[in-house]
Amino acid sequence: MHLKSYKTAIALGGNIGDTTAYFKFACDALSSGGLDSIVISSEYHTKPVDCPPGSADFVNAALTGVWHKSPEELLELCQKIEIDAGRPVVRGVNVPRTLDLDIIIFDDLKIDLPQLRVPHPRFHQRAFVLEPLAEIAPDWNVPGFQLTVAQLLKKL
Ligand code: PH2
Ligand code: MG
Ligand code: MG
Repeated sequence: MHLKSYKTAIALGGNIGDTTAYFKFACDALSSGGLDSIVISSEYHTKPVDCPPGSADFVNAALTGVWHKSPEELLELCQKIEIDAGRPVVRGVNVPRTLDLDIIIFDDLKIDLPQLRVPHPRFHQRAFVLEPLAEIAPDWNVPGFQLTVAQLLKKL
């Protein structure tokens, strides 16, 4: 049987606890959950953007991989991993977190569901997403923008 393959990019972020360890946990869990060929960027130390006053600085990174199921199934896996990393399901907007996993790009698809919008609606304005992603996937085309990741970063 032919296995569908979707190139995907996921942003990682956290500002509570041992973020390096949570990122390693996330990579292992994504791999066990079926994400193949994972490549992860280095870590970037960033200032909180649109977060409650007093929020700690973040560590951010990005990874790319190849997924073989639906975007919803990838979202479900990401959410399970966040919860397994100690992130509460019910929470305030942009409050401090151990681990945030956001699907940024899912192949050439534009997805507009209540629970999932891809490409991520604000990522093109956010250096904390674009910088790590440009390190590992500068030439990826971003659906809906007619621009690559590197070109979007340059425009910031
Ligand atoms: N994530 C947010 C809001 N603000 N700021 C930084 N520096 N890094 C993040 O990952 C981040 C943020 C929403 O998820
Ligand atoms: Mg986020
Ligand atoms: Mg998120």
